[in-house]
Amino acid sequence: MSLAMFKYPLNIGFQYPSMSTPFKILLIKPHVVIPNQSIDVPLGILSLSAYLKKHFGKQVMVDCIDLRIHKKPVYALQSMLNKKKYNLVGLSMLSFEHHFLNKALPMIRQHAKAARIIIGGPYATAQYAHALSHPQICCVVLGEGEKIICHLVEHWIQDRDIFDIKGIAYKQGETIICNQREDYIHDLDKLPFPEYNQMDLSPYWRNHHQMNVILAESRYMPVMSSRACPFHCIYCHNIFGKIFRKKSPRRFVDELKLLYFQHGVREFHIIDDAFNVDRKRLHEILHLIIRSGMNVRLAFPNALRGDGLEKEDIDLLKDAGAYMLTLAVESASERIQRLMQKHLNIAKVMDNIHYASSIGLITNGYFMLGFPTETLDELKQTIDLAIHSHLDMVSFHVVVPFPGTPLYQMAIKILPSYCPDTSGRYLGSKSFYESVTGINVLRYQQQAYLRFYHPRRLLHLFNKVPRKAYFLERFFWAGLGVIKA
Ligand code: B12
Ligand code: SF4
Repeated sequence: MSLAMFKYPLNIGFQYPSMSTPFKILLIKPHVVIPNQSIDVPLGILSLSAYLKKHFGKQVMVDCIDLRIHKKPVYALQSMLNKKKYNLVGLSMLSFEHHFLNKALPMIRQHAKAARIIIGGPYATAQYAHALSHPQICCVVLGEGEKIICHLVEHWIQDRDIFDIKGIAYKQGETIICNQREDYIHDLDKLPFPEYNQMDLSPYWRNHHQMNVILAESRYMPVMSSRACPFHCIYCHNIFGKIFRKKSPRRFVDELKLLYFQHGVREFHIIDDAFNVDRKRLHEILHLIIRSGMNVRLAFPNALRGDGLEKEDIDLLKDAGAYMLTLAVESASERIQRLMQKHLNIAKVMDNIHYASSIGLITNGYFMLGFPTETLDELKQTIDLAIHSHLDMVSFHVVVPFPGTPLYQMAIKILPSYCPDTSGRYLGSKSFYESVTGINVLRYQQQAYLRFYHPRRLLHLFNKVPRKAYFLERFFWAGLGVIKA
């Protein structure tokens, strides 16, 4: 069948810009209502914007809007759409944000009649068929977006069909077509710096909820030095593939310097998936930071691999400005470690936690409760491990098998009617585990928090934390959430 037969809705019915006017693109980070939601600078859309401008120069005009920082998000989006006649509107979505589409898409269509609407990000990648059930969507972009959005724009500027573009999914009548994935960008030094100038950064610094929970400095920024992770945890999404790709240490530290000297950023949250997987590179980065003339604080809210650290690494992290280490332990049970394919050396992690804590670093542990087949004993073992550890802080997450992950496949085999809770709530959400076992894992989660944060530990933590007023405020709201759950 000829591709030309499939023209609508991918390539007709829209106005094309003439070569003399730029192709106008609006990238949106959506807003959904979630109590105590963390709001950090949206690196995804800022990376796309920088890449588009590097690739097309004046041929494109790119605006970014983060609706989470607007008091009246609907109004903010409407006025943005009314200001310019966008040719392309791109939404960046996590799975828990998908509810946003129901109300936003009709509105975007109404106010940007000539625009194509596309979606990218983890939701689009994991649930492209679900995303395509919205008739306003032209196509969905899977995984790393920079090359793909450029191909789309190029095709549209040249008035060509997009069917053969790798890394997209689209609908032909009732049939969903998902093209082969695009190759990843291998040399990350070729990526331009994310377009930090695109946005006013001050609302993020005034906002009181960010991924790291505590802060040493108010002017902080999430940064990424690498993409992809070589591990295979079954609950993880595959946005950036499995081959670890990295910026050179110098390129990464240059990015930090730009943020430090031009934007006044004083704290970096390194959110790589596998920052310490290459120890030689880790050392190079930390030495460069130490020699850079910057006086920065470092934290790792996306966690470090706890058994991949040696004591000298922890010392060097501290020398470079780290004040808090987050380590993802997840489960105390060897069997569950195998099941989730994390294969963590738990004794080594606990030893590192002890050491980091003893040299004054704040240690934070992530744990997961309620894997398929997990017994109550295994669940309690995890809680006890956290409670008897030298950790200063913890998060106990109830397992949510998300579509697009091997864990989800496992979950629907056990419970074919399973439908994930995408409310985005960390506490009190509907649990897969309870549906299967009848065990109220949320109660165990709640009790685990109450047992962990006993007065002596809290006092010890309070003595360690910087910016104590900020800590008290965050802790108050988090504590209230636990009690009310
Ligand atoms: C920072 C972060 C957060 C922050 C902020 C998220 C945000 N700003 O959107 C916070 C703390 C809020 C968060 C929360 C959660 N997160 Co989170 N988080 C991340 C993390 C570590 C970094 C995100 C980031 O900035 N990446 C860097 C940029 C460059 O990548 P990107 O945004 O994905 O964008 C690229 C592509 O996706 C694509 N793209 C993105 N948008 C668009 C738009 C268009 C138009 C196009 C064409 C392409 C495109 O192109 C971009 C450039 O290549 C990722 C892990 C990761 N490696 O990305 C997890 C990740 C996004 N989180 C994840 C999860 C599971 C969660 C939680 C559900 C966890 C939980 N405990 O419940 C919660 C959500 C609930 C809640 N209440 O908030 C999953 C995604 C699951 C999903 N299907 O949505 C990820 C992928 C982790 C993982 N490995 O599984 N998270
Ligand atoms: S270590 Fe983190 S990023 Fe890597 S596979 Fe496991 S969950 Fe995913």
